[in-house]
Amino acid sequence: MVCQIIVKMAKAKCHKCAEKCGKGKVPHDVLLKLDRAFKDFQKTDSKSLLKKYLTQEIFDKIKTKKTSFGSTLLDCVQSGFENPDSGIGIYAADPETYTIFEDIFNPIIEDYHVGFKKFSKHPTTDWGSIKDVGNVDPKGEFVVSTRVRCCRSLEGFPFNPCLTQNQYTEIESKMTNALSSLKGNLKGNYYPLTGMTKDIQQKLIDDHFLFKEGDRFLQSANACRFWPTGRGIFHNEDKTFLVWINEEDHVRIISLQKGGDLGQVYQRFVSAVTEIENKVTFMKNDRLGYLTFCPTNLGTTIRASVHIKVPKLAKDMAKLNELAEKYHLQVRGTRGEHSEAEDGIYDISNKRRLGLTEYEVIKEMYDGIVEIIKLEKGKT
Ligand code: ADP
Ligand code: ILO
Repeated sequence: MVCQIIVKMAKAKCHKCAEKCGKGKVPHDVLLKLDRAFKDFQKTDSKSLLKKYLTQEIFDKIKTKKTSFGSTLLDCVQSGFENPDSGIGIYAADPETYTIFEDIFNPIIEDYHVGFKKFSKHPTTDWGSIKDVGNVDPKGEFVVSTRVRCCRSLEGFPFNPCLTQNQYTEIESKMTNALSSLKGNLKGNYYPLTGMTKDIQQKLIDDHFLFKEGDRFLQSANACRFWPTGRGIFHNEDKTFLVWINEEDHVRIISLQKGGDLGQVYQRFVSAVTEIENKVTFMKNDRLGYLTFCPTNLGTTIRASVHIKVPKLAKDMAKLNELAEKYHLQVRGTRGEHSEAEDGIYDISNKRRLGLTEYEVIKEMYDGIVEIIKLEKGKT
């Protein structure tokens, strides 16, 4: 809601109100901070997409813009500025930032999601022929486990940096309410972070079921406020179906199991997402598909990964990364992004999620992993 009285009388006088109404200017101190931080950032040798695309010209064009939530360019880029080792360096402080700051988001989106242009449109949901998805490693020689996840944002709520403490608990209760009616192999319980012992929390993290705490990229993006309020995990008894609440995104829906049976994991995933979408409405955009906090997760928002041992290929990491890129895959460490491999286990997943259907994402990952296994087998 735009507060017209305050906008009229206080545009310059009261930054706070003007900010909320989205009509005022970017406060002078924010502009100063942006200018200073941008100058420092330009001096770094950051390899992030933010560094690649935030030219002086684009910066000057967008630095004075603001969304109706009051988000400024600084809210989107401060994580990338503070962490020059970021791969991307930008978050959508609220859903409007994708359009208000399109001059910086679009080239980053196009680069990450390989050719998704300013005028491209994300296709409609297509889960495809689920029964045709197979096992990437039928003999169980290389793949330790397989996981498929997607991200969702609840309609009517902004993203992390703009959420109030009450909104965090509102999202949590809307989701736990919806999840409590799931049946069969999706039936489970919700475990809030508030009140969870540190031992249990750490065990869930170590076993790859729960999100980590204290991610510095998210912290600099103002995405961890009021922690652990509203945060938690829902899972079924076998922990093959999990839902994260209010970490990086409002919701992450996950299907996970030991071995390489991508078909089974995908089947469970599709039925879970379908059931949940019958109960809650998620934010979707005509052009960008499902809207998420990080531009890497737009579109289908799907990351399908294997934990895999490929010791021969991993002797030359540069080559493995090159190979992965060829098949539109991404290599991560055992504990996810920004982590190292433990016991020779790598996390390899599809990289792009926008501009192709759900089925195409899964197929891209399947074909790539099968190829990587073939190359590992053939290596002496
Ligand atoms: P995401 O963005 O997919 O949630 P992260 O890279 O932060 O990604 O990973 C989250 C957690 O999921 C980590 O603990 C990671 O080890 C785990 N994980 C990812 N893929 C697999 C997999 N195939 N098998 C087991 N755990 C996995
Ligand atoms: N901001 C971090 C992470 C980017 C993509 N990963 C996630 C979890 N959204 C970076 O730029 O490296």
